[in-house]
Amino acid sequence: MLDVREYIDLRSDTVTLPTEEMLEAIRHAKLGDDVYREDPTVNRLEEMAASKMGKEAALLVTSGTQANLVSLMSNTRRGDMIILEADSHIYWYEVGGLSSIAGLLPWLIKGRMGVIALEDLEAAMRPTDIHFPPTSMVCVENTHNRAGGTIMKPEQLRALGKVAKANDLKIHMDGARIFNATVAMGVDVKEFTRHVDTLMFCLSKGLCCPVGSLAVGNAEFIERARKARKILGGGMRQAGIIAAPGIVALETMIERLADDHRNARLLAEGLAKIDGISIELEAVQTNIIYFDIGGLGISSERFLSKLKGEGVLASNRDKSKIRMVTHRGIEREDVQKTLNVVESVAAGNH
Ligand code: TLP
Repeated sequence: MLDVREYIDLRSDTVTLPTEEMLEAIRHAKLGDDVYREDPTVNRLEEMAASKMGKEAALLVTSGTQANLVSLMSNTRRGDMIILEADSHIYWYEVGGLSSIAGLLPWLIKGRMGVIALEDLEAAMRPTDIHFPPTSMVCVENTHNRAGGTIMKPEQLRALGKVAKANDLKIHMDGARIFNATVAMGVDVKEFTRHVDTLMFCLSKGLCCPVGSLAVGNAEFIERARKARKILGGGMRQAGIIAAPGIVALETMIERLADDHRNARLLAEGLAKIDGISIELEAVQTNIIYFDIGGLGISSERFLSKLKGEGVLASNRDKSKIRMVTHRGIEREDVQKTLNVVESVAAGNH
């Protein structure tokens, strides 16, 4: 098996490991049965998350995928249509649960850098008609994964939220990496959350927790989400061992995301100078980098295997697009080493 500790692992920020302080917090967590709502550590994390987001309530779930799914199930009725950005994670990478489990019809709108244009949202509105399913929700993603970790700014969210409201649509934010957006912009997370009805965020990406995400919204939504989580088999018992590192994350791990952004910038600027590689620097706004290796004349699989041979792990999006993600396990010197490796692979030395 691959011993990833020997590699510079840029595949995802999901590979981050819990800190010593998190492991200590797990060891000392006060526990109870969370299905009975008696786990004090879970209750505390949920209260913290709700208050941080400026909403009434929150629910700890197993993963980002589960957080989105319970949010879809709780905001809609089976047979509804929902509007999504065409490259959204919910549409691409959540195994189609929106249709197979939540019973929803996706309507896709291609955005620019992950952001749906207002006129496109307006144009997607259908009149009430016997032939059409009711449209009940629009989903946004912030930061946007497939667009390259791009930020949907508070004013863009406000404008979209207004159109959604005028058309009686709920708005849900997949905020798996919302703290990357807040840190990059230097604004409070409520500047984003005030414009959405519900959101989710992940503990197990840049915040380094081993497991867990939170769904957040009003009390009624969270009651429905709790039931949906149970249907999905996600009711957990002594879940305080998951919540304890989550509390540490919210208290201590947010500001350091700025280091990941600095490293991503450095990496992106270095990659931009390598012949045969093209990269849209404008899209590198947080910790995710996509670049195109079409100019090197090798497939992305071949490129990845050459990098791996030199101790660097990355992932690919298609035949010519590579993704690299910075996180707490990546130091500035790893960025330099990675650039050296990419440069020599690009020059055909491997
Ligand atoms: N993204 C993962 C993979 O699934 C692609 C990654 O490595 O980036 N929303 C967004 C925006 C995400 O990026 C992810 C995970 C999720 C939801 C789902 O979270 P998990 O993996 O916890 O189910």
